[in-house]
Amino acid sequence: MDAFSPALRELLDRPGPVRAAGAHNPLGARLAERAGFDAVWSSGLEISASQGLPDADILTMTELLAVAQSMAAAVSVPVIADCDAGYGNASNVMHLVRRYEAAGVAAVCIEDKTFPKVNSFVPGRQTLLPAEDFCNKIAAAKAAQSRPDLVVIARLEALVAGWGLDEALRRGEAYAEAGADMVLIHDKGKSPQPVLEFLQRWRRPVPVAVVPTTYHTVTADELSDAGAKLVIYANHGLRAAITAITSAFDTILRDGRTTGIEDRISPLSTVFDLQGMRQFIEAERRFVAER
Ligand code: SPV
Ligand code: MG
Repeated sequence: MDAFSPALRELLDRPGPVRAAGAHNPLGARLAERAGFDAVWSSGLEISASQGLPDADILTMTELLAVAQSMAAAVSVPVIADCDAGYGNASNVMHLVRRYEAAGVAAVCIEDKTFPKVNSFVPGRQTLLPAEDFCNKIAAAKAAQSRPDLVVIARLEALVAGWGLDEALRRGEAYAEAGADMVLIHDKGKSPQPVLEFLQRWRRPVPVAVVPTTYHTVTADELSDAGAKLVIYANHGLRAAITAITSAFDTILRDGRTTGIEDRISPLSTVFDLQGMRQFIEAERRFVAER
């Protein structure tokens, strides 16, 4: 994130929803920014998938950090880092907060599952950490932070793990008490109802983030009207890319040429634009003598 971009905290103070799109590299982050998203979600699922690996704490913190850092350097909008279950215990959380802060991310999100975690949409092994232990992780994150604007997000997996709304609210309040700047209520059902009910019953001044992946019919404005502040479209760029690439590759092999896809793939000029080719050429003219 550069020095002139609106900090995430500033966005959170504005009326209406803050909308973030998931990405797994600087190109995806730039596409999110250009489309008009307010923030980029450095998605553990996307980054793992982009490496052909399951989203299950297989990649290490340093690998995920490197991606988040490269995205923060490539866009002006804030980057919100999905830090899974904090890569270990409260000491690991303190370490990650220092490293992600130094990498220029605007927020870190830590979920209350046991380490190693498994993606929330995978059945089984959705085990919650005892609430007191997770409170300690949040308190540790806040104690480790040195940049006052860093946003620490406590992600609630009670609905995902089948513990119900009362437990989600009880934990949310405990995490807010422990110092969380925001809570994220996650769910994997088709209906937005449990999340809407959480929002309705949430009494704290701490803002709430939501991830409408499976309950996709609800709009950002509806979620915002219900009390959500941050709406994260966590993996839609990746999924759109998989579909588009698969279709293009199939067509090339079927037709024996690329004519059939030319009008639905980006021209090279767009690729050059996204990778900063113009700035590169300008710099070459100034600083690299032709021989
Ligand atoms: C991610 O994008 O990695 C997330 C969101 O954590 S989800 O996959 O919906 O759990
Ligand atoms: Mg994740």
